[in-house]
Amino acid sequence: MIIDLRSDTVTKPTKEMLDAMMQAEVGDDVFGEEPTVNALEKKVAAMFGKEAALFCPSGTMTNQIAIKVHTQPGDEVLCDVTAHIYNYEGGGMASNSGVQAKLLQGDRGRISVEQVKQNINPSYDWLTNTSLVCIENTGNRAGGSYYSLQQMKELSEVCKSYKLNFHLDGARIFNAIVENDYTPADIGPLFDSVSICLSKGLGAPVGSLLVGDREFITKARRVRKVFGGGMRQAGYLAAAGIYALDHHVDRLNEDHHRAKHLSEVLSKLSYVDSILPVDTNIVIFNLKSSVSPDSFLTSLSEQGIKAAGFGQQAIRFVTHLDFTDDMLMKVEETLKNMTWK
Ligand code: TLP
Repeated sequence: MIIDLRSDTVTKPTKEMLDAMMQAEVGDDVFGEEPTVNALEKKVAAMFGKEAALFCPSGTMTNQIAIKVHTQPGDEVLCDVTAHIYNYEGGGMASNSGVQAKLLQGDRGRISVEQVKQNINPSYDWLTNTSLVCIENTGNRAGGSYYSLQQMKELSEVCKSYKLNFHLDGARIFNAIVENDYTPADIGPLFDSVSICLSKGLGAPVGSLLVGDREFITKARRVRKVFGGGMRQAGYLAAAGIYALDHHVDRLNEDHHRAKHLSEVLSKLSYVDSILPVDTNIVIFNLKSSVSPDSFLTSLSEQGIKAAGFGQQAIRFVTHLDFTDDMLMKVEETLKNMTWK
């Protein structure tokens, strides 16, 4: 038994999901004739109280399209220092859109209204034009932390009053939703665009959606084609997404419980230096300086457990649909039995 905690992207489609995929009605999505993609886009737009949505291959693509549509070359994007758009999208905002990031030091990935206000450039010719604010909910590198509805509302108001576009990287927004008393319909209207991923906690093999008003999505559709993301009979994938939204949202709580359990186990281990608070399905912890992360990962892997190094002494575990209670017991036992001088 291999236990893969490197990411929640590693899940395989369930039998029921595969059945739904096999039964999908398909057409050519570049011609706008893909019934299952159209159904998924309609469903997600309605869910988030927005006019339209666009199905894309990845969350990187939905974020990068949003940045391109919301900015002009030479603009500046405000985001947290841990943001995926800055750290893990291959420098895409610079190469695709010709924009730069101004990095804010948020509270576990969460930026505040004050920070946004203080970092909007006045409109002098020699200063970069601030045009977009991007937040991540839940925050990945921030350890799965989430924003409250109030925090998102306040940021939305400040963006409106300064005429800044506001984008949500909601790759794991459903993880935030199941932990809070807000719904997709509460969130959508606060943003100019929202990106959601089906291939993380929701367990679909591929797919992300970008949600926004009709004019934004019309522009986004064009950029998707330019980026090479126009797919044809993508209904097989969209069917997995519809299945995931209907069946795999409420169960995310289970992943959160398992992640919290892992954090409790780690907190008692002598070779663990610190653990970020665990709010959802991501556990980031630091090994003591005497323990080599490479040796730790190799030893885990030799015992059938895969985890990810997350810079310096940090290790990341992500719980997901394919991580069961039996696996949790095996990980607990393995971690407890490991000894480091
Ligand atoms: N994150 C991946 C890696 O890229 C780090 C992971 O394993 O967590 N936004 C956020 C917040 C993400 O965590 C990710 C994926 C993306 C966007 C990009 O999604 P994909 O992988 O579909 O391009």
